[in-house]
Amino acid sequence: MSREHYASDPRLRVVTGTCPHDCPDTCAWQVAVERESGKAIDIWGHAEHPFTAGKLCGKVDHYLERTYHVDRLTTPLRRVGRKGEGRFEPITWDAALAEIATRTRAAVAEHGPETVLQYSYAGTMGLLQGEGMAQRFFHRLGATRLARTICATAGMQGLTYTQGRRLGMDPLDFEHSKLIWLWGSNTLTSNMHLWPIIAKASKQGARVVVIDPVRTRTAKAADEWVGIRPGSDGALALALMHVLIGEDLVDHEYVERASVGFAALAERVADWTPERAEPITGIAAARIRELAREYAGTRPAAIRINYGLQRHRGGGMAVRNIACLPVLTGSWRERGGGLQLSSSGAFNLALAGLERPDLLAGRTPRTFNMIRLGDALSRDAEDLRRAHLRERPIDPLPEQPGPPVHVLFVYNSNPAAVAPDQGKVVAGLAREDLFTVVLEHFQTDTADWADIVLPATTQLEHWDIVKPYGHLYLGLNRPAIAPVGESRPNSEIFRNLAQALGFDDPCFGESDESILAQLMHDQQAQRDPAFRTITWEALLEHGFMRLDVPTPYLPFAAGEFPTPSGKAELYSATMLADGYDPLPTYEPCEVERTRAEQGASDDLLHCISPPAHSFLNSTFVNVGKFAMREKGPQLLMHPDDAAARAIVSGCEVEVENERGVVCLRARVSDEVVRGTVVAPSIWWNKYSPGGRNINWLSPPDETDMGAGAIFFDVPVRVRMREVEA
Ligand SMILES: Nc1nc2c(c(=O)[nH]1)N[C@H]1C(S)=C(S)[C@@H](COP(=O)(O)OP(=O)(O)OC[C@H]3O[C@@H](n4cnc5c(=O)[nH]c(N)nc54)[C@H](O)[C@@H]3O)O[C@H]1N2
Ligand SMILES: Nc1nc2c(c(=O)[nH]1)N[C@H]1C(S)=C(S)[C@@H](COP(=O)(O)OP(=O)(O)OC[C@H]3O[C@@H](n4cnc5c(=O)[nH]c(N)nc54)[C@H](O)[C@@H]3O)O[C@H]1N2
Ligand SMILES: [Mo]
Repeated sequence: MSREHYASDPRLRVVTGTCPHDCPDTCAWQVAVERESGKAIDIWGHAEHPFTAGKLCGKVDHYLERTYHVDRLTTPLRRVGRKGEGRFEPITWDAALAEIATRTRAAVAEHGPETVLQYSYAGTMGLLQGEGMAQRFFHRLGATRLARTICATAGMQGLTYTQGRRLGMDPLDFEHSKLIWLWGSNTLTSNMHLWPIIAKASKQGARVVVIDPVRTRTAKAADEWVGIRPGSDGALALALMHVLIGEDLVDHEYVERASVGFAALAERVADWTPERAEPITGIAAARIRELAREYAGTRPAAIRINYGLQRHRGGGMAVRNIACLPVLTGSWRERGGGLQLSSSGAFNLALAGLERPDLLAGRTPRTFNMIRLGDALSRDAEDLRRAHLRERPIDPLPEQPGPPVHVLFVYNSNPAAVAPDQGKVVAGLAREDLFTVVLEHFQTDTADWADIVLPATTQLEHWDIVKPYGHLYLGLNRPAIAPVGESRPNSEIFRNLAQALGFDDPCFGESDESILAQLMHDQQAQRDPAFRTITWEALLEHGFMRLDVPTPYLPFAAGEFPTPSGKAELYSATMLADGYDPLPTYEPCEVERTRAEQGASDDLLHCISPPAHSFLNSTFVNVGKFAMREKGPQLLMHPDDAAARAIVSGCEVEVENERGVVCLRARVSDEVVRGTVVAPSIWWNKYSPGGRNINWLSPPDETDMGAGAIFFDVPVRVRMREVEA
């Protein structure tokens, strides 16, 4: 039966929802459900959603296989084996909740509420099943807060310094571009719904250039691949600015009207010649000159940067520098011009009514940085001090670290696989005096370390509203099916936990629908005029709603920026006050620094581990078809780097740094620049040789801004694996 007939078939219901995954595309989907059995039988992309345009990605197209997977967790579980062994027995919800309440009460009585740590990220981006009810619970408890830095904070901060907010082009406007730079963005993998729009622009004569250390499938589909050494984008941007200013390719009228600091910037970039950038970036000086001329001379010109290029020591500064380019050429004026990193700043949602920080009642618990989970779970006072959030170089470490963590709640995240410094994370999770609760769909690497595992519902089974970061449509999610097994929505689980702990605030009695309706109705809260037309009723009727902003959406065409000066800040006094160079500069990456420290050595390689095409972070890795497609944990190497180590495709290699050794299978190809190795990620540890994925080698160090992770800035040595006789 074809999909057109579903709606008229009396045996079926068609339910509209929104993909929950951490991806810029936030698709609208439709699900066909058999009325009699209540079973979902098909899922597809919503045809009327302008960005989804009727098509889901290769992963979510198989969402039903994940939802109905035989390994879905269907009852609460209690650990019976040793910590980490992964042996559990089913228990009732009442027994599980009672045990968690008893253990939490005891720990809080002995050490205070900061002994409880929450750990979550974006397993779902839904506002309710993400942090809505969870934050109500942790605020009421007074638990240690978590800075959610693992993905994007460096770039967000860098962008904010230059342009004031996370605003960008309407991605639908890439259609009007004549030059498109995909800079540190594997669009066909991580943002695939932008591709048809780019393809349309391309048909109309646009040139598409990919700036990436890897000749990705996106680079292969583009007009040109510019292979860049990872971590050097800040230097490339400086050299581009050198040419733009030196050859007077600047839109002076716009720069004058819309920016501050042009003269100082001109002085700064005067000695950033392309010749200076060439050995840093690996891009020929002549090519850098041409790139700058093409960028200024082709209009409209769009830049799509993505978060890949900010997972480096200098990642914040790199994004700050790149954000100066469309200011210099005035490309923000034009439909199809400008820059896109994130659109999330356009959604100025007030969340206090949902997350209820007032329940802290004047307490200010410490905040731990999530990328320092290993330190956070240590009992050592120095480690605990390091786990505190420090967003800027001027932020001091605290005098008092506070108590060790004795109770850990993990939801919407798989830190044993995705967090850096995995060895230390696992050592913390192994502590006998740590009580760990994991809310999950599957028995992940993290769930293996739990004391209690609680089965959670998927997006097919619960209500939510999802805020996108790669387009302008807010999405409603209606449940299509009943919860699988005894699974419960996160919101319900935190409601149950609140009751078990005797929290009697009425906010712990509200239903999911009424919370979401309240969030959208609360005209007091949603004062931003962009939400004028987005009511709860409208969401129920349409399933998704565009922000009420003009079409075309040109956030900076008028030259007004939401910075302290009201202009784009080529010179930023805020940065100076925060302990940074107020002008664009180049921060060498960790690998460069290590090379400099250890003396020039060809031995050291730069390891990056961007997403494997068929996975979403560590989600989908346990669905057989996806793991098969990815052919096991691999390491992509350049032929010269491989030859120097007598490595050929298919052989097992050991990848090593001071944190330890990880085993991968080599794939030798010139799809990567020399000196860089690529480990497509994020494999589960239990499917990786030796039980370790690449994050065993990822350092816990912070990016220059926003205290983010440096997953793509890892110095390693690679050799053939010694085979024991
Ligand atoms: N299929 C799939 N889609 C995803 C995800 C996934 O895991 N799988 N993850 C989602 C999430 S959480 C996020 S944050 C986004 C991430 O989306 P992106 O930011 O696009 O993600 P990455 O693939 O991490 O990085 C993009 C590209 O940057 C390149 N790169 C790495 N280092 C550098 C550098 O120093 N300079 C330059 N110029 N390029 C560099 C990588 O080789 C990669 O091709 O994607 C989301 N979408
Ligand atoms: N080496 C390396 N490491 C990386 C990255 C990389 O590129 N390379 N990328 C980094 C980035 S960009 C990110 S964003 C992080 C991502 O890290 P995470 O946010 O931890 O992402 P996932 O690995 O997808 O894990 C999400 C988990 O949440 C669960 N989940 C989903 N929905 C729900 C729900 O409704 N309720 C409950 N209870 N659970 C749910 C899923 O089953 C899944 O196990 O990883 C980072 N780590
Ligand atoms: Mo991410």
